[in-house]
Amino acid sequence: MTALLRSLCAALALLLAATTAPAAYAAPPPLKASFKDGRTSDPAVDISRVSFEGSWYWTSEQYVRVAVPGGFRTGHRLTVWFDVDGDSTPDGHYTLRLGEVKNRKQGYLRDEQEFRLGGGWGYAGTKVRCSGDDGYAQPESSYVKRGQREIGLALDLWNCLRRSAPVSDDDSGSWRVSVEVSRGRLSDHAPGPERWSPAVAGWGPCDQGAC
Ligand SMILES: [Ca+2]
Repeated sequence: MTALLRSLCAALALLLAATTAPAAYAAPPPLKASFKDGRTSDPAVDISRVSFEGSWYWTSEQYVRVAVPGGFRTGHRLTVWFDVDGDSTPDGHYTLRLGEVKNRKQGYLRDEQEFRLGGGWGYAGTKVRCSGDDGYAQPESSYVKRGQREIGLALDLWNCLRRSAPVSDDDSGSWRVSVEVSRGRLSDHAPGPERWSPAVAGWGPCDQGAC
């Protein structure tokens, strides 16, 4: 390859990189965000608030908290869809199902949790294990108490989604969520059915708040 051809290829690659970057994420997203959801659903499933947060620089862990003032109980299903590439399609979703513990002692609920790749806005997709530093949804949702009003997830999102995490110093990643809480035929969505939250960064530049 001639030097001219090489430089032309390099220029073309730069141009492609510039034109394919998602325009929606041009400004750096905040490290954390939260939003309130309207109180229009049945109290049994009503979501009042969702907050989510990227991790500090040194780890890869993202956090989602979902508040349900009526409390989590047997039969509840919590689903969180994730988007990390800025298109309108979910890249995967996390599901937590709450059931009765056989001996009912201590007031805790049995939980079954899984992460699936793909599946669109449904509940299908390919079941995968998240094998990051801390796995997923640990430790909080492993100990869901009957009536608990908030559930927090911690997961290595890029690992769960089988994607390479952004590597450069100024590329903090970007992700957003769509949350559903259901119980039987009742359900509530935040911010709405098949709607996305604002985007937040996957990583922050500071270490435990010290920049
Ligand atoms: Ca997507």
